[in-house]
Amino acid sequence: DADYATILVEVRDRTGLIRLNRPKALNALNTELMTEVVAAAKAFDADPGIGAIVLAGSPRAFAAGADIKEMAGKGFSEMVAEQFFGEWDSLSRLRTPTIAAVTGYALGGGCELAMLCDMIVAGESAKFGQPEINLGVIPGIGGSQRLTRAIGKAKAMDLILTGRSIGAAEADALGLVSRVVADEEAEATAFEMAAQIAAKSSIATAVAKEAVNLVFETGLAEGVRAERALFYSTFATEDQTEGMAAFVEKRDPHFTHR
Ligand code: CO8
Repeated sequence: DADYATILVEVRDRTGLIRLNRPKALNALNTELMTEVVAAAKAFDADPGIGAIVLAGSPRAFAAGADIKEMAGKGFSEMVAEQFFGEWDSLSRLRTPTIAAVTGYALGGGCELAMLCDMIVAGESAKFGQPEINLGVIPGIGGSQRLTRAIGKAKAMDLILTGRSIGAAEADALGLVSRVVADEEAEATAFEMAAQIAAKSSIATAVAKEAVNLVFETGLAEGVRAERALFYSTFATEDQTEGMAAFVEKRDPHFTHR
């Protein structure tokens, strides 16, 4: 895409693709790339023609972390003044479902970026880890929180304190990823999942992910109450009427995302 320097953006049917495109730096995440990914993701999120977003890297690396060369010379005041990398978190507020297709390295900020997505599809070469400890720092894009919620304290402490990385099979066993496939299939699988999701009512998919994400912010009773309210709210949509009518009439639903 001519508008962006560090990413490539593409639309396939109702799926938006954002590809991290600094392959020589193993897609290290710098401020420019963050700004572009966030802008592209927000644009897809605002586009009623887009029902799902795939975030991908290159065969060798989804992303090998925050750009160490950009960070190396910074001091505390500068980090605070810039709110360095704070914008990444806006990806957690997208309503459109997001899928990370990961082959190769997803380290540090790369692992955190994958975890900011709703789902991760891993190719067999995927390597996940939070090696920040080796640099004298810690995860800073939600890794200590999202990794712990994803795989539990015992395993998160192991990865974050030792800095070791894990392969796709271990990530699968730990529940960090939704599916593991051959490397060559990773993007295709993410696109298939995205196409399935994008064919649903986009109101229902947004509400569904909101409901799942409530788990990380509420207690059980409150979450169940909120889920019921969200469920009731879907009965205000034309897509609910259409979806249920289609079932009763034994035909495919035609969702209009209203
Ligand atoms: N930053 C900058 N450049 C990088 C990075 C990175 N994270 N990773 C790789 N590169 C560059 C290398 O410098 C090299 O560039 P050049 O050719 O100009 O020397 C090029 O990519 C290729 O890398 P390597 O030659 O090192 O390739 P190898 O196959 O030998 O090794 C590794 C691959 C193991 C992935 C290795 O590159 C590596 O260890 N990278 C760093 C991994 C890392 O430590 N990531 C964590 C970074 S810290 C972080 O993510 C913090 C996030 C929180 C910030 C939040 C702020 C609020």
